[in-house]
Amino acid sequence: MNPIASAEARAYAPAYVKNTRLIEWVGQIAALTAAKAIHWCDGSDAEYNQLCQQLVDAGTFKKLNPARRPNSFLACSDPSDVARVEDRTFICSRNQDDAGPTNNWMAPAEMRALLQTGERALFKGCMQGRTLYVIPFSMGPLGSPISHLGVELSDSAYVAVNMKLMTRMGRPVVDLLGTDGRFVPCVHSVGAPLQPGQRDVPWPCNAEKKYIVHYPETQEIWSYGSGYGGNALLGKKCLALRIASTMGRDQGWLAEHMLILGVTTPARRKYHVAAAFPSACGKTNFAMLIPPAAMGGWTVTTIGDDIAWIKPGSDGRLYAINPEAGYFGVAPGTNFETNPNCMRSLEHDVIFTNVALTDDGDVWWEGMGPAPQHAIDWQGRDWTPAIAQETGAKAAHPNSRFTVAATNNPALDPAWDDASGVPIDAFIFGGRRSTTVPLVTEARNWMEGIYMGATLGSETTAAAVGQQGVVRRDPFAMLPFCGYNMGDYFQHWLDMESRLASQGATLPRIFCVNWFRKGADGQFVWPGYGENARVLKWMIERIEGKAAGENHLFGISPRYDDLDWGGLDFSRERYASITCADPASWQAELKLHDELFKLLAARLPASLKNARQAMEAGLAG
Ligand code: SAT
Ligand code: MN
Repeated sequence: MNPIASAEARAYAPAYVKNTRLIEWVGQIAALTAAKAIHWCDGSDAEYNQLCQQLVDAGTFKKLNPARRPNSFLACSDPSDVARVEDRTFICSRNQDDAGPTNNWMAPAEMRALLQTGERALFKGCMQGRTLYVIPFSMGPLGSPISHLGVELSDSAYVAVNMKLMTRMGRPVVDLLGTDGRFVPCVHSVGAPLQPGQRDVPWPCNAEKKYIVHYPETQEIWSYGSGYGGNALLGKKCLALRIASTMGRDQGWLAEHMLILGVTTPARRKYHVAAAFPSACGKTNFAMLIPPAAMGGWTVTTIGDDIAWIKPGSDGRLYAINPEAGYFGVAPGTNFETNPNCMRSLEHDVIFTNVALTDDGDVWWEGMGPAPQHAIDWQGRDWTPAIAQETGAKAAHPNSRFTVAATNNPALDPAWDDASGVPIDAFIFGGRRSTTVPLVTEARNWMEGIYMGATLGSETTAAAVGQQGVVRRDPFAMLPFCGYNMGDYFQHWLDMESRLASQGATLPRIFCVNWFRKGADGQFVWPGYGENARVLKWMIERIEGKAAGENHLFGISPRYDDLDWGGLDFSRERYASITCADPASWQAELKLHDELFKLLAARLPASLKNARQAMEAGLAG
């Protein structure tokens, strides 16, 4: 079949598509990429089922046993395409300083030549032999004034079905676009054109070349070479964080790598908390947690598990929405003890990626429960507990994921889809730190809280390609996701204080947590998961003016007796071991803060430097 000429594209558009700019752009991209056909996604269940069947026929999906996991599928990726590629991610602002020292940058014209216009531009002919899927989506509730619309053009049916679960996708978005509505154009290719007669592989991608590219000024996204997660589902990290963070900077709001949860006290007062933890540090678990029964009558409900868009309301409070409509969560470690709500969410209508296939046609991953006698691992090899012991082979990749609609979650908050969002009472920043950072501290003021967020450190995980387990600074858990200069981003957060205070509203409290301290035996000391509700309770009671704590170097922390220990055997000694702030390790920690501040020096707000000096003085005396 011949590639589609630009002018022919209109013929592919269903009659309900009225947006001329959209139709023309689809035609241009189809011509550039030499796609063999165009499929306009309407977002219907029938289309979803048909595309899933197509993926089964292509060998990308295995249909799971419908008696065990109805309407669910397993995809296993190419072993070279398993996580976000931060070193291949670019912010192509006009001015390099606007991208800042924490982002990869290339001049827009240079990048465009490489991707689109140059003689050997990567997107030229890259969809040869493939169908181009037009995927219209809304980040945020349909029609909400805080939502943003996007259209992803992708040559991956896997992307199309994932976008159906992760976003509000399909015809209603096209209807909202009308004749001249605005959308963020997102172009995605797996970068694996098919020559005539060439057989496709189950997971096409480009092992050599990957580019995840953002043009903040023109609000465009171009992604080449990967079919995995945040590299390919462009509404998520690319639009809802990197591009949206620049919109927020310009328009006075915040796009954050945060879960949003509702917490209801035994007295039935409801609070909302937004928490920033880096990828694969437990955001989904925290957003779905079930407080221990012994705590008596506390409940947690989920608004979002990964991204929050937060805007000042007319009352001066901050209101948050979850722009997504589904979860793309880490599978390993998830089980009925650690996250029962998540396990229930995964009972039907799930797409699993890179977990193991059991002999009865179900899925398994490390930490799910008793290991099967035999399974097929994520790379299609035989796996048994004996093989694992001998070779260390993992049945599931450490960054294996599930994709599921939010509506599967039994703990879904009734306001999760509310266009006006929920008022935020507290922010939490947390990293994965085996040493140094205490279980929980509360910032004494906004400035101290921003300092905590700005200097957040975390041990790297399998969510991104690269060395794992090394501590790096991950300010606000946004290091890989901030679409502009991190120094300007800190200032944007600092500016919120006067902006909100001028309206007479109480600012959200700010807390810093670390669930991951390890003992001398290398094991985690804190039980985590549902037990984190004890820390959450202390936070809410701080807001209510009921809980006490003590001052130390880094904010205010609960003493042992300030926490509710009902139903948990956790000794004072153990508690001391995860809350102590050892001066020597804090001296070393401050040096790491210095390194970050040095990197960001050109645009670092002076008040953060002053806060750093105050910490030093506190340590000295
Ligand atoms: O970016 S992904 O969506 O692949 C997952 C993450 O890193 O949070
Ligand atoms: Mn994330």
